[in-house]
Amino acid sequence: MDITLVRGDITEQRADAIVNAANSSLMGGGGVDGAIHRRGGPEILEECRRLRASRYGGGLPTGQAVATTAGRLPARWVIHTVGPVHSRSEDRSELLASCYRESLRVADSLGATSVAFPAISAGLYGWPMDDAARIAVETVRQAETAVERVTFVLFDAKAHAAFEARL
Ligand code: AR6
Repeated sequence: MDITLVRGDITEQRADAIVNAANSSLMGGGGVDGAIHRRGGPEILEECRRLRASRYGGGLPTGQAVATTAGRLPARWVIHTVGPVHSRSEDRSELLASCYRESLRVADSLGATSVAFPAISAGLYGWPMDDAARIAVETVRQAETAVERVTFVLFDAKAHAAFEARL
């Protein structure tokens, strides 16, 4: 697998699938989630609503992933995953690793061979960037997947430096 780093906005990526750092409601929010729904248009939210009404009545559990259309974005699919909120009293690393693994599993089921990830949980959910980068890189490297190209799309210089150090 080819792993690359890009500094920029994930909504501009031409990967088969881009991953959304969503919340379990799947109804949108701030950060990456807000940007994806804003630029992707209402089709994404409509599909999220249908998922809530069918498979995920109680919300998408933390660490799991599900795909929708990418609407007007250049990608083909958006894979929504719910990262854990960082906690100082409890090790939630396994749930963060699960977000990467499950997103790649969903990508495999779609036949997507290129996937772009943001730094899941490293924004509003408070994960320290260095540790978020470590888990992201280790998990993607070890994943059993047919995905050939993973791009980590980092929004700022600090995030980019943290991922670069881990790679
Ligand atoms: N492209 C790439 N990275 C981005 C973008 C973008 N357009 N926008 C922000 N980032 P966050 P989380 C970076 O907060 O921590 C939402 O409200 C950002 O700088 O988007 O998993 C959801 O609905 C940070 O490094 O996701 C949830 O409620 C990283 O992406 C909650 O936030 C992740 O930040 C999820 O929080």
